[in-house]
Amino acid sequence: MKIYDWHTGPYPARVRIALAEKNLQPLVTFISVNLWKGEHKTPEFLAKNYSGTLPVLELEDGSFIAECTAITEYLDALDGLPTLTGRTPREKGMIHMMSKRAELELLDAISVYFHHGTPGLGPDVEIYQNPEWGFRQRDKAIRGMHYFNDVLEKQPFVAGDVFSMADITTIGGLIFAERVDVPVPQECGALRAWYARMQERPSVRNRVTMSKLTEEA
Ligand code: GTS
Repeated sequence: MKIYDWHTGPYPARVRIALAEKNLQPLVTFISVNLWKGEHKTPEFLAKNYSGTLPVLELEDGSFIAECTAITEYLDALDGLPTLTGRTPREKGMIHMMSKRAELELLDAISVYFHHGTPGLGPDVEIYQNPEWGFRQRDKAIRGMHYFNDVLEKQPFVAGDVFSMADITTIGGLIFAERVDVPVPQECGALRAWYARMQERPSVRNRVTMSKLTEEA
């Protein structure tokens, strides 16, 4: 399998963490796509992923799977032991809901802030920017942090009692938030404590260096 990604990217981190949690790194070749040079917007890359985003998984049969959630579901199903996306119908439903919520209320909101409320990937790549929209999304993400803090005051993980894709998505959100200087508010003690616990997991700690870059796009 090949994964097109950018080694420090918050969305690619989601798939890197999932790979490490499933011990699948040896099956993967990483291909670096340089976001800062706009390599994800070239016609060649858009043919792989219409949305022009990373990461993208390429299977041995030449098909492509984009979207972190879809890639994680694929990887989690490979060994027939889905530990990240739920084993029972209830677990599956809760994990999917909370992961989607972590995208909507935190990660995607912070990403919009990065692209619209900051210089983002620079003038050559950011063709259209709307700063007001960016700042609104930053404020939405901060509200999202309070929501996830409330959740984590009542349970150890984002979707309940076990580590799951919903935790990984929330981690992606906080990685991106750190990157753009949007700190978790001091009063969100449960979220801060959970994030500190998550950083102790080898999959999270070693995500950037987990595998040698083997090819350039
Ligand atoms: N919904 C997509 C997913 O979940 O995979 C979003 C992917 C995404 O936005 N990826 C970022 C990207 O390609 C990568 S990174 O910002 O985390 O490094 N951004 C480039 C762009 O131009 O939007």
